[in-house]
Amino acid sequence: MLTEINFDGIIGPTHNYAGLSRGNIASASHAGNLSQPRAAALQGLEKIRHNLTLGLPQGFFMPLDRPDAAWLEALGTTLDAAEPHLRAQAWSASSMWAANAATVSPAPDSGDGKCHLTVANLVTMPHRSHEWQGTLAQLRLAFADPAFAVHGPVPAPFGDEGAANHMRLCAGHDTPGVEIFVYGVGGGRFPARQHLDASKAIARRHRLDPRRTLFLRQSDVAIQGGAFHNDVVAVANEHVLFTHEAAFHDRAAAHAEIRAAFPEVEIVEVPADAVSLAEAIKSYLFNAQLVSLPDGGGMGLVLPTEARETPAVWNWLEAHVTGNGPIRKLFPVDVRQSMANGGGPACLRLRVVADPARVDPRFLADDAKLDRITAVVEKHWPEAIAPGDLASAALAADVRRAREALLEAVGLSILL
Ligand code: SUG
Repeated sequence: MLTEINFDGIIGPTHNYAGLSRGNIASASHAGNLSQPRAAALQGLEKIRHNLTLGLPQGFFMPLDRPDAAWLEALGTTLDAAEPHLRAQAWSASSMWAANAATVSPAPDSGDGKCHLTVANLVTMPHRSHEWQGTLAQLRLAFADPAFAVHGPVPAPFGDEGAANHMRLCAGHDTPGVEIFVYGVGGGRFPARQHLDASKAIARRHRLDPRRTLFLRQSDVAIQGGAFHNDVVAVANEHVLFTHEAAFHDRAAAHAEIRAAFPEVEIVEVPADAVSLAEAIKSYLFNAQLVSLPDGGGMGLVLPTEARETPAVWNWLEAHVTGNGPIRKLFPVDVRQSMANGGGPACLRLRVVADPARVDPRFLADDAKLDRITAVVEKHWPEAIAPGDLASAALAADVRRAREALLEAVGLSILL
């Protein structure tokens, strides 16, 4: 019984605003602010509960061990002695954005009938380049069943940022689909993080059928406008592609390729004269979870509350819903703490099409487990972190203990 499971990254106790991501406007504009790790994690947990209530299966990943002393050691330094920029990179809680954990190709798409996962190397941003080891350890545990094939990262220098630059069109999640890899070409002020050679390598490793695999170039305008991942300007679910007019490099050719590969596609495009690229990026309209509601309820969009506060965006959405578009319901969720670092609802989750019985149950969510996680967060997560706090050895010890308490609460101390 294959179904789509959303695995959310639990927001870690080191969540802070260090302004580490060039080209991510939210991250840059909140640099130096006081963060609220406890509120951040509770917001993420509330989103998980919300989606469970909709009847959608949910899993989660644990925050990584941060600050990453081993990484600093490899750089010949320590938490105490590190230069501030390296220290901040070691403290990053960015593994919360599970859409960047891996690229996932469901079993029906692969030549060997397995669900393939390639952990993302995240080499473009130093603070994210040391995530893959901890993420891979979790993927190997969660997806140890032979129904899955878990791959190590694509080698550097071919940047790979995982599912955030990957979309899938299909008649149903359990039927063969068309996989769309979106890559960027560098050279502008802001980096292109997804390299075409990385996307092609993943498609080969996942044994995808070349006739059902597309490589589309992201528009430079989108990247330079702040869409550092494709999932900031487009999202797909089943036969629907929801996209901004400025998402692709050659819009007409991209749409034609998509239609040729998957004629049943319904492309819901938001024109720039209705919602400008800047409004789309600021509100994170497209960084939404486009989900199939159970029992033939059509599709729903789990989107950030910021979308409701942006008049052009909300007007467009309301007209779409009342006009009988494929998106029938809007579910604004408050993930403001994550949003301030450029991570919306879709960034916080990794979609895996699988039989839940084949997934290690320690990574699957239910109400009782979420209650336990919430209790740990309320007790152990710092209320606030200011940039200067990253030099505190006491805080480093506290956040390590906080994570350990979480791992114990869900039976994952094996990751310690
Ligand atoms: O890689 N922000 C993340 C946001 C990732 C969003 N993910 C998706 N679009 N799928 C990034 O830019 C900011 C961290 C800081 O500045 O402290 C950060 O890493």
